[in-house]
Amino acid sequence: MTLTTTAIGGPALAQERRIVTAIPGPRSEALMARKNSAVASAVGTTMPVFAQAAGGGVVVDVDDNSFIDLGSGIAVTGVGNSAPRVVEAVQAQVAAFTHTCFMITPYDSYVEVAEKLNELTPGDHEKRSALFNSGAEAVENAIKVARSYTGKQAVVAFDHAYHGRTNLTMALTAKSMPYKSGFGPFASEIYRAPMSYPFRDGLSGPEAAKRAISMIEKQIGAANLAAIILEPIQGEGGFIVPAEGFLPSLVEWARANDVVFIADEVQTGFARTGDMFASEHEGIVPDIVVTAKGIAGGLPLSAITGRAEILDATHAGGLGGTYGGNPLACAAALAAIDTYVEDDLAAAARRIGSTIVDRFTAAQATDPRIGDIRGRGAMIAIEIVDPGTNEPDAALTGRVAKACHAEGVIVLTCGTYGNVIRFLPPLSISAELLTEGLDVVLTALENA
Ligand code: PLZ
Repeated sequence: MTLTTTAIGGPALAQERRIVTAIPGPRSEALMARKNSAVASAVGTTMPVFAQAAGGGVVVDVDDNSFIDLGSGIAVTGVGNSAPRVVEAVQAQVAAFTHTCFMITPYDSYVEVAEKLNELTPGDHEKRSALFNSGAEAVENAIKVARSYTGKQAVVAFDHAYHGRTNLTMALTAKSMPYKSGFGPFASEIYRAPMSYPFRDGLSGPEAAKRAISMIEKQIGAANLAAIILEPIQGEGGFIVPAEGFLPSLVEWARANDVVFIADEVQTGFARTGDMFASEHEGIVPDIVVTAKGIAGGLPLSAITGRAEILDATHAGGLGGTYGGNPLACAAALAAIDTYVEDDLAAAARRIGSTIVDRFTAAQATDPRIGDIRGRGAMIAIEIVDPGTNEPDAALTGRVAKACHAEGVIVLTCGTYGNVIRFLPPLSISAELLTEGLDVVLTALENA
């Protein structure tokens, strides 16, 4: 492994793309053979290589190939991998104590994470937070709290939504394959409303909101509806940015009808979209914000943060879990959150976003297969289509992603139709590395 010093953070890894073996190399191939005989085959991997180190904007594999990271482990390592402040905080905590269970013997870092979330999430009302382990677990708890507070049961989620893989969150998630197929029966009282998808529906935000609200009023009725849950920019569903006005109209309707508005900011949170939270862009104030992923620099932690009267409405002992707000994850979160704020990583996300958008906008002028370029900050995607018909081209999308992987760039795909290439680089990536990564993607697209 090539070690150099770098100011970017993370292990002192050379910030370079470097391919020294076939991809996958022999060590990765041997590990993949072991994986195939030891790990359930349903647990897939995007990359054919195994990691040994990561930091700044690279992931180094076990054969010493160095990949430009345009995925951040699905929007998790916003502060970079093994970011120095996170490493230091976790090392101190692991030596002090690893677990007491917050429900048995509480500790201050959990409280401090809650205080930070209450301060940083949109709105200056009185707030409370509760901590969990995964995004899906936090979503489940947001729904529990909303039902408990309103005394109502129905929940509305949207087309293209992704909220997790547990039973309740599978019901909320839209896409059948691979997330739901064969795993039913699903939780009841979950309803799906039409999303705003400007590239495909051509509706303005208020028009799309009117369509959704009409469906909700006619098919469910506000009197039965506990909550609306929505990703302010949809992640797995295809980085769909709703038309301006869609979110504010829904929030206004929810507030007028005693319906809890839950923003699932698991993928969009923590500076990713160029604001600390994506809800800020149109100034919406959700009743509950769900966070995870970027919150703790790679350690498993999630949270719900919301109006005090809503979160305090649940009976004593009604929320919890053995590991929720584990001390290592809380120490990591405090370091990560400080880094987002002090290093102004939201500004870094905006810079990354304009670089990506500029490159693909230029390419789109001569390449009509790039149907749409969308997203905000360091959460940008291109939708690949058949020119002329705009039909999704998932096969081409898959070929481009595979070619990038072989050339030393980690890119992820997403979308209901599997035809979206998404960019989620660590906010610690250097401008040079980002440019080189995009060069590889554009060349792969040209040649595909
Ligand atoms: N809500 C908006 O993006 C997780 C899932 C990848 P967990 N997204 C990546 C996969 O194939 O499993 C996600 C999300 C939004 C909730 C979740 C769920 O978060 O931490 O994976 O449970």
